[in-house]
Amino acid sequence: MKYELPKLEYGFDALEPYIDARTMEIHYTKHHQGYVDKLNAVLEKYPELAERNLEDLIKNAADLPMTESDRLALLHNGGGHLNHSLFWQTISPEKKTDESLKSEIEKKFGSVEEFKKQFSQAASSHFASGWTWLVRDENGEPAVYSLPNHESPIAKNHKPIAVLDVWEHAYYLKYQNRRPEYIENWWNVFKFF
Ligand code: MN3
Repeated sequence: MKYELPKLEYGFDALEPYIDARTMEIHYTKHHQGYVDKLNAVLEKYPELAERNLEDLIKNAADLPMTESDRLALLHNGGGHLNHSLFWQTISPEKKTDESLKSEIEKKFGSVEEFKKQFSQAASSHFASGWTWLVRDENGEPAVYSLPNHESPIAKNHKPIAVLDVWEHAYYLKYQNRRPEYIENWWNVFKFF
């Protein structure tokens, strides 16, 4: 089975002015498409893996019968595909408030404001390319942290809930080096509350 770009539920300009249309278009049609294409290219070499889902392949990458460079290509491009797919679902032009997630967050972090503060801090202080995550940890509780490159929390059995892309390609056209401003504006399109 070939992987494909997931359908976007909104137009490229729907998140203006917080995320600009040009960035959305390039991010989705060039960056994300590039990860999908390279993921398909590496998996084509291993038809015996065709039946296994991508989460399973990423979790067990260390044990797969692949060359080291193909293993890295699988992790990078497979992670890139999964992470972007969740990123598009984390943001929306309309709030779709999740009251039960909100109350879990308030219980764990004290308040929504404190959660946002810790998440923004993790995102702005992450060095170089990566992603900042809201996950359920091994105890099922909400947790926040950043991971480098396209690493995924599923590799440590954490369940992703929401994610922010802090690679420069996600914000550079509009915000240049002002990552904290991108992050602050991003909360306006964060879907869950
Ligand atoms: Mn990206």
